[in-house]
Amino acid sequence: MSAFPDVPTIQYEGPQSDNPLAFRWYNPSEIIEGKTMRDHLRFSIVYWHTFRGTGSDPFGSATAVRPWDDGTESVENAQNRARAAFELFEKLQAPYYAFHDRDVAPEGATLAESNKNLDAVADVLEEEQARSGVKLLWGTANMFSNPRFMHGAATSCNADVFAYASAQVKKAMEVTLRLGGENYVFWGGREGYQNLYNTDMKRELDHLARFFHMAVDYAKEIGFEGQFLIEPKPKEPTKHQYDSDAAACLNFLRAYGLLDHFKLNLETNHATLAGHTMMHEIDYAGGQGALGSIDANTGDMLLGWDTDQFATDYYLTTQTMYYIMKHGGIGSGGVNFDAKVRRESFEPIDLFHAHIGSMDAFAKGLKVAAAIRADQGIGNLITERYKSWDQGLGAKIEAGSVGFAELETYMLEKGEVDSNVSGRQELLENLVNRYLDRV
Ligand code: XUL
Ligand code: CO
Repeated sequence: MSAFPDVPTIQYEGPQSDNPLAFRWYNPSEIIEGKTMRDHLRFSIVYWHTFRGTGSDPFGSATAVRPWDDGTESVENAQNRARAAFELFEKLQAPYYAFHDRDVAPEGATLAESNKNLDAVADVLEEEQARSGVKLLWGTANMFSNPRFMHGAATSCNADVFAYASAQVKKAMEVTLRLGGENYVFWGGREGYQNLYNTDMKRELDHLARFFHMAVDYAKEIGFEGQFLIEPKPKEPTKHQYDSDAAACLNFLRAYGLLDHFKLNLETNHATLAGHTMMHEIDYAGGQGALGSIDANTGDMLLGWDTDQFATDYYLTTQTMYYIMKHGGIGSGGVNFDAKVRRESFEPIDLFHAHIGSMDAFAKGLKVAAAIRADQGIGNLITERYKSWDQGLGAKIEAGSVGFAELETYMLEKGEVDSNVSGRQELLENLVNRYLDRV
């Protein structure tokens, strides 16, 4: 039985199309810089928002109408939901999906029961992957919803909770391996604190590192070769999340000898909650060789929380794709829509409008970014701006062949800095507009 009987497989019709159930920019087989759009973007759909989101908020209950879902926590319902999910993935031509263990299968009364439920749903996921060709971008474990995780998981003050979390991640890694997942994500749900007075921060960070080392060891043991990713977020649900931004994550990984085993899964709304732009986070992680994947969404300028909206803003998608391409592409990661339809958009068709619009926005961003790169517009201005480092004194400083004493001698002789070049910020902003007009 079809979950979306009125929706065809979404096809590319070009920018002039008025068909709301067609792509205007996402043309999967179109070649950009020698690679298909499909391979540049590696779109992925999330299970949690799209198939478990209900539209409830702190002020009101569920609004979403989901005819394929009987509303129970039975394994059978979870299996039917999985079939509906794959119908949507296929109709959107999405090559990937991502899930938490507890999104796909109901939690049981004991850990053993939860594991059994997960295996039973994984059977259907495996079947559906084989039938449709849709692949698993990443798996993860939900270690924040259940009340046992009130103080966190790997950073809980309770060692039993640490043990539960370890067992849960062990199982989630096994299922991710079984389903051929290309990455495994750690988002630190409640790994952080609400109040420092009751928190031994150093001890919690040590525990978190121990947890990650155990995950690295276990991946080796079972032969999981996917990429481990940490997803930075500065706050929410806690006041301070330990993985607060790309720089904090990389410092933590470096301090605890974990840098070789992890990259980052960067999320737009998390970047902005941290007071950064998404391009900042991508450029920072990329510069350290740690760009792993992105959770594609956007916040609301007027709401200071993690609204997880679908990104439709061409400036944002252009910046995101430009910086991803600058760092050599998204690798084994993808553009994963960690985004949810608004509470008022309660009908199944809204799920299609949301994904189509954002897929198109990223496809257009990719094309604009490629056009800017082809003309070297931004690149040339950066080369010009840093030219004092290319030879003479700058080159010597970079090579480490001069120290303070030589630089003092040089500057005493010269007396004053005699030239600077313009930053050309406004020109660059105009240039981005020019390519947005043209593509
Ligand atoms: C929460 C968030 C998560 C992670 C996966 O803000 O982004 O959905 O992406 O745990
Ligand atoms: Co996310």
